[in-house]
Amino acid sequence: MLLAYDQGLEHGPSKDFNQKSVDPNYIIDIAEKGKFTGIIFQKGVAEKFYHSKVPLIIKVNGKTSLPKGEPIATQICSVKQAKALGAKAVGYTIYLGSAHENIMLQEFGRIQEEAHGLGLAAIAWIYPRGEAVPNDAAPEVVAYAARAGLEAGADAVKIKYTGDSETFRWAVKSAGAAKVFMSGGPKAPTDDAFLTQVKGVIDAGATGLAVGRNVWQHDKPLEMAAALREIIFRDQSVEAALKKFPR
Ligand code: FBP
Repeated sequence: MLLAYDQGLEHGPSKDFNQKSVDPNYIIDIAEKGKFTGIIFQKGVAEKFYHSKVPLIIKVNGKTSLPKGEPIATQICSVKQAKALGAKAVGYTIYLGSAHENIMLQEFGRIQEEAHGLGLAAIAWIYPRGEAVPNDAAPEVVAYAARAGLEAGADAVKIKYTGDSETFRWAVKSAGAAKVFMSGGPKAPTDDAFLTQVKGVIDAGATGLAVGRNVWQHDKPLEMAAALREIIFRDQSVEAALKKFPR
């Protein structure tokens, strides 16, 4: 149950943050009180704010949303620096299908070897994207993403939900020994809708999720965290998880 907070770089503060969530301390507080098992930062936020027992994952590549065209994100933090900051794992986004995927696959390959050499896990955010990818949530595309992560050496892959448990099960199977995390996505219209996705992912055999906006954009982030714990760690139903929200 990982709390993602690299959207300041990826999307910009005006798109995703409000007066509270713009402050990394607010997110660290949610991670601690919400019993998250990991928190994901870029190195700048980690250097200046991380002071926590929640295990740290450093995204070692990233990009802004300003450039147009085929997506590419290259390395902006060394694996050595991630380790020095206390990271237990590094994260790297590969835009599979982009005209630049070769650069990212090559860079991830090197980073994965360095990470393993230093005793860190390597997590690949695998987001099929670009002109060659008309539908990034199509089951065969998501399964391809999962498999590409395994083949590239990822210990875990972070992929988009296909929309149903049956097709996601194939993606999980395709990932083999790589653990599968669902990527949260923009805030869902209702708690029920989001928790139903999470339940579908867990039922399909995935390990968990790496979520940002659906937690820290929520007006009750700790209740959402409690609901997620019900499904991820206690295998409870969506109905049971929804009881974590006071009426
Ligand atoms: P969310 O749960 O907020 O979607 O966060 C997951 C994440 O992978 C972040 O780590 C990353 O910043 C963001 O989504 C990227 O979103 P996208 O590339 O889809 O705009």
